[in-house]
Amino acid sequence: MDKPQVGIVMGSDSDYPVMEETSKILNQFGVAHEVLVASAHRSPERTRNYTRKAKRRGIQVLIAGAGAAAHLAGMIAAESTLPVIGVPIDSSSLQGLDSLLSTVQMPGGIPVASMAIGKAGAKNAGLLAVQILALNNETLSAKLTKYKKEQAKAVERKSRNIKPANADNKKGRRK
Ligand code: RP5
Repeated sequence: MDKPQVGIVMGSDSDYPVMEETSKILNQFGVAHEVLVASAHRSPERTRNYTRKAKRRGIQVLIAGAGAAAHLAGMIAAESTLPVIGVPIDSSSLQGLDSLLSTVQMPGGIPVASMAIGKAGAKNAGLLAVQILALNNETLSAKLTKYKKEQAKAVERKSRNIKPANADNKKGRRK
């Protein structure tokens, strides 16, 4: 098996239904990755140890998904010079707004690329990681171009499938 290039860290196993979207995208692009649970609050030593070793193990991008007072991405960014992507998870009674603010509001000097809350954010985290890796990888770059073209075609297909309410009226316009 290829050495992982991306590390996906989650604050809890309960975050996996969301973070699975990241893993799915990385699989789609054939990017080797690993997934682990390490919490900024509940297991700070484990999180620190993993983060400090990540670069020399060949990891190039770190993705952190956490909910509630989501300090995971920020803590990882504090301990590594690798690019860190944060995914705020909607796991608390504040539905992710708490995680979003905790992830995005980093002080100057310690960047975290924060995605949107939830599954769309997790998917985009995978895509952003692919885009970073594609800077030095022609094959990945070509796959990204194809992905975007297919996405645009899918929008056209969806548009064609829309039946206007006045579908019997031949003058009803569809674009
Ligand atoms: C956060 O608390 C985790 O990232 C998770 O989103 C949330 C709840 O965790 P569990 O109580 O389900 O383990 O730290």
